[in-house]
Amino acid sequence: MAFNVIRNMKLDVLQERLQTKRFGRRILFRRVVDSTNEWAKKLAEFGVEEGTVTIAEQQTAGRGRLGREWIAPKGGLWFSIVLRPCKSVGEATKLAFMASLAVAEVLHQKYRLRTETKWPNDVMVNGRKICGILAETSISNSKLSYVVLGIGINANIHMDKYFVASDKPLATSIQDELGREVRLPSLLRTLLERLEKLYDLFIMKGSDSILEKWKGYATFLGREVVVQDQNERVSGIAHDIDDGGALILRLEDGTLRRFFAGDLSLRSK
Ligand code: BT5
Repeated sequence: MAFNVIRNMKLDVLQERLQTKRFGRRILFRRVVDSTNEWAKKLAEFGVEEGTVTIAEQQTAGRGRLGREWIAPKGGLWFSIVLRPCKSVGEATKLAFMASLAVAEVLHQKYRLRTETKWPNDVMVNGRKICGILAETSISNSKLSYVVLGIGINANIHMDKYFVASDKPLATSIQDELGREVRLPSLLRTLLERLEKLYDLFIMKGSDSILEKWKGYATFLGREVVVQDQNERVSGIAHDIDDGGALILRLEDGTLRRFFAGDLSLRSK
């Protein structure tokens, strides 16, 4: 497979400064790729080591959940990381929470953005989506073989070029929020360091502590929300996230109902 080893985006400088043991020790860069997740999955099948990162300036077929389109022009931070946790498949699905927590923490601490996590996998600022996560697991002989964690952050992009005001969900970017561009290599470095720290915690202590921290950013908890799953739209109060990462909704009649997948939005008054 042909690829450029990192010459662009000053990734060589980034790697010199990077304070991680595994994450980002190998970074593969292309200007244009269909999807960094697809690329990382191919590499994972070839057996690349844990922590390998694929990154592109631009994706032509960036993907969200359920095959949805992810808009990924130049200016964003689009990357994927290969993980090989010795965990059950169920536990590994919670790595998406780890990724959105890392992004929420880093964008808050580095740029003072008021980040919020939104179930199941978004990071929001002022109610608008700034980051999406796509975690894909590969299973062989009923055992987890690898996870590719795809992270898309709208960084130096004016989102109104891509999302007109009536589009749902509305999107934002770091540039839209701060009124200036940010340095992508520096953002990537900070993120890889945070991701590795949280991943070590996840490996040693399990997902509970990750979920607890994630809930600290989950401002939708306790509020009236609507959940759209594949078949229905249900409204209620977002009661909690359970140990398995499912959303617990309190329905109007007081009963609790769990959702394992779906899209959540705040209920407009
Ligand atoms: C996600 O899916 O939010 C996961 C997005 C993951 C993208 C990364 S980029 C690196 C890696 N490589 C990939 O190919 N993917 C990953 P979901 O929750 O299904 O949200 C998708 C929906 O978000 C779309 O249907 C749009 O409504 C909206 N959307 C698309 N592009 C967006 C953007 N750039 N910013 C905000 N919202 C967007």
